[in-house]
Amino acid sequence: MSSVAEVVGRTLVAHGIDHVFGVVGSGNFHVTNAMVDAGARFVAARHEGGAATMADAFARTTDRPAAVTVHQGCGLTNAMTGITEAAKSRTPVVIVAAEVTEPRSNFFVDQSALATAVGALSLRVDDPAAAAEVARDAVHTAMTTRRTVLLNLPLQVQGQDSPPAASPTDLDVPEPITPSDTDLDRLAEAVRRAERPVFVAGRGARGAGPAVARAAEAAGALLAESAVAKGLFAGHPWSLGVSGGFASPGAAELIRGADLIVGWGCALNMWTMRHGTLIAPGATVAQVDDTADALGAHRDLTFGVLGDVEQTANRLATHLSGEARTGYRAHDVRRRLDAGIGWATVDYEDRGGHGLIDPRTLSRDLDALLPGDRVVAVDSGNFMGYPAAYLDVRDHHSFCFTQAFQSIGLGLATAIGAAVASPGRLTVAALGDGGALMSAMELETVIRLGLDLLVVVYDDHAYGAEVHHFGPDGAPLGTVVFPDTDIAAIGRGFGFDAVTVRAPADLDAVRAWLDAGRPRPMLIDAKVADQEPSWWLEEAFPGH
Ligand SMILES: Cc1ncc(C[n+]2csc(CCOP(=O)(O)OP(=O)(O)O)c2C)c(N)n1
Repeated sequence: MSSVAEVVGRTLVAHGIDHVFGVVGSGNFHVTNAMVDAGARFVAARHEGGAATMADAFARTTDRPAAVTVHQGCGLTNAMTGITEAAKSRTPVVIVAAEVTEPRSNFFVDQSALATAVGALSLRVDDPAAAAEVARDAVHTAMTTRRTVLLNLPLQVQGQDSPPAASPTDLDVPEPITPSDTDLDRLAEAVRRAERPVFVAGRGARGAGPAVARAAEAAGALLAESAVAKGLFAGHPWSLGVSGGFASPGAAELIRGADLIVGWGCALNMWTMRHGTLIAPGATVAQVDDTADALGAHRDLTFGVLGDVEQTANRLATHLSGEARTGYRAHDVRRRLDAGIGWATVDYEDRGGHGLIDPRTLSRDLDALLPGDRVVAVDSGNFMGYPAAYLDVRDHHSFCFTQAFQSIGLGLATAIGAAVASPGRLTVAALGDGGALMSAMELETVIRLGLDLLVVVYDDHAYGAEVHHFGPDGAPLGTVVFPDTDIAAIGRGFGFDAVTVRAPADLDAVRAWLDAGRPRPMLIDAKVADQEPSWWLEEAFPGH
């Protein structure tokens, strides 16, 4: 006989969990070791919040489930922000949590209520005989329903005997939803009537990029991505890149020119559609999604199509085949795209000088300097548009954007999870100084794991988003402005190569680091010019 903790650990690994991120205490010691014994890699984080986001980013980057392991009570509450982000993003993450069920214990908290409050599912191993079954359900549910699952392991149950896990069973994958003929005809008719269709793909289309691109080809549609799907159409000749706040002016203009917008696995929410301003008056707006509740949840639609994105796109392409259609793929648009509409082609007046670098110049120069085969993770804040706009990526697995909860401080852990999932490639963590200092303990994790990672801190020694939000009204800003901190010295203290960047020439240190083969992780403390809010933040204010 094995203990419940051993059976649960083994079962999770047998059903596909090969990475577990966490902080180990007495309550999750045995289950974590059981996972390691069964072949999973354990990654120690320095804070449970980091662990949850590392697992989230790992799962997003690999399209495989990941696990978090936490101590009872306070271990779980520390992880809650990251768990919320994962739940909102529907990332298949299993949180293995020790639990006390006796309210007089210091560690007691209603763990199931915590999970459900943030949109995660909660399971518990109550019966030692059912330990393997519940653990298997946790992984299967996470994967097949795209949910974040809390697996509670009460302390008094963990040590009891449990029958060994049965051999792994196949995933009970639900059949993809076939769109109805009526819906498909309606979509095809809308495409036939349209002169300038644009297809916008979101998170729900991340596995269906080629199918959506084929449908767009048949429809004569231009392609765009929501921020969480950035890179999905990278290199496609008719791609506009990201739609929404981070869209380049040229891309935004072409999206605004559309007479049909189809969201593919994409909510077309206020961020992706810039509060609706990217939708021309009178344009037809359609949405394809395999979840009925998602249709029209963020925007009035002309019509919705309930169906699996890949299947619907393939069927639409078949429907339209043989009907040569130029649509939006006309000569003048081709010329504009050939001339370049990306951010690198947009002129601006450099605001740098006096010991501060313009964040656009920093981002643009880094884009040129860093290897193209990179992974980019971006934290939240005023600065976030700059790396999101200027740092190109080659595919959607190379951009990790944990912003469904709009929490600052998740960016570094996001980069760590993505980097663990992307060996052999450089990962860039783009952070504000606020988010960097909120998560600085995980710099040790970067060093300990020997990750191929570059941390770029857009350092305005302030919560810039708040400064720009309230400053123009003359509000006192003492609560959101801080003394200048030498973040490069902090980086060196952890073992990073580090440089303070105040002007483009200071990036020579990064060039030297690249030439030396990136011998250890590097940190850039970029003292950025912050006189004005970023363009995207000005547009985002109405959403707060
Ligand atoms: C956990 C959390 N706390 C507070 C906020 C509110 N908030 C949004 S942006 C921001 C400032 C972020 O500062 P920084 O990371 O330095 O980036 P900057 O805005 O200066 O570019 C704050 C405090 C938040 N989104 N998340």
